[in-house]
Amino acid sequence: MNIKTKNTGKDNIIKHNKSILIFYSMINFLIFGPPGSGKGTQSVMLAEKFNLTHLSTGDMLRAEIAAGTELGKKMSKIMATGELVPDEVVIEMIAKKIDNSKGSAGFLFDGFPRTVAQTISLEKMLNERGMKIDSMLVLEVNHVELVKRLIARAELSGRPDDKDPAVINNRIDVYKEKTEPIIDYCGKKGIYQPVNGMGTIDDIFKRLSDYMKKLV
Ligand code: B4P
Repeated sequence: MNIKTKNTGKDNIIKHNKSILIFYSMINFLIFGPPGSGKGTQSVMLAEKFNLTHLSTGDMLRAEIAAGTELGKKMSKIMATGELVPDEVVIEMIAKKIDNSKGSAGFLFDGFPRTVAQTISLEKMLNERGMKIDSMLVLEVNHVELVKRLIARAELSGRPDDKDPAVINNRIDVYKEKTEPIIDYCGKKGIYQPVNGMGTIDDIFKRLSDYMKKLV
């Protein structure tokens, strides 16, 4: 959708209004939680169940790294330390994806936003398209379990940021310092929904699905 075409002719106005109408009927969720809380695991299953477009900034960044792009090379160094990549990098990635995603019931943002600045940018992007963040589902998992899950994943994925306990602890610290303040920000808007993230993958999927069913 190109919002700038609005005033350039009747056909474009109709096209623009149709796009806005499509976006208006969409419902948008954030899956939120510390590293290892199950965001990625649950998002894949939930996107399929509720016909949502799954947007994971972690997956997008790893795709850049796998493709050997200049951006990927720069970002891999940051990600290997457990720090966040610059806000503008992920905001640009998400903006491109939003307008290219058609035919779903809404968006499921996984691992994005991770700072209050990213949250404000996301709200702006959605507002410009007649949408909003409808719910923020926050997976709650204790520290011991988070480290256990990420160390276990390192065996299979070979992800450098999962291998080293010091990097895992830094990721959890970065989450507390830079990402957790979003809970307060969204809490004031009445869209914060904590969800118990302990237990089996199926149990947690049911808990999340039950909340989402009320909105979809
Ligand atoms: P992400 O890819 O988002 O990685 P993550 O926080 O580790 O979560 P993920 O979704 O992969 O793991 P999950 O909890 O599902 O980010 C990686 C890095 O990219 C960041 O550190 C940062 O550098 C960068 N980045 C990404 N987005 C960014 C942004 N917006 N801004 C700036 N930087 C950004 O699962 C973990 C493991 O637990 C899996 O092996 C899974 O199988 C297992 N598991 C899940 N649920 C379980 C359960 N119930 N029981 C047992 N195991 C379970």
